[in-house]
Amino acid sequence: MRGKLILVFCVLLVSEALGHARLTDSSPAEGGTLSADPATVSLIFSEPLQPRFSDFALHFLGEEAEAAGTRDNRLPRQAPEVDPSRSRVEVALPTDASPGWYLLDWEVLAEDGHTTSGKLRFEFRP
Ligand SMILES: [Cu+2]
Repeated sequence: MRGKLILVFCVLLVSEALGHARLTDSSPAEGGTLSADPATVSLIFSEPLQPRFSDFALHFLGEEAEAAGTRDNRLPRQAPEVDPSRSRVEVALPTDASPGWYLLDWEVLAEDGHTTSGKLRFEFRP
């Protein structure tokens, strides 16, 4: 009985994990440095997204790497580029972006209707 319950629980976990859009890779990685100019952040998700219902908010933290993303330090919204597979997203920094720490606050809707979210901190040193 107990074995059966554990099996059911595992199957549920696996089916949940398959449907959600998890961040599988990013460039730069968490805590990494972006040096290219023009600068673009790439995010790769495990599942295709619904771009119209996904949000990517970029915050400028200056030299405070651990600062929170707030309404005050949020940069003007720019439409991200989503590739045809809809699992790779490119978010460009503004052309006049200042050097310092940035926080990319993302929330995406996968095709299965589930929302996932996360934050990516990185340095911009052109
Ligand atoms: Cu899901």
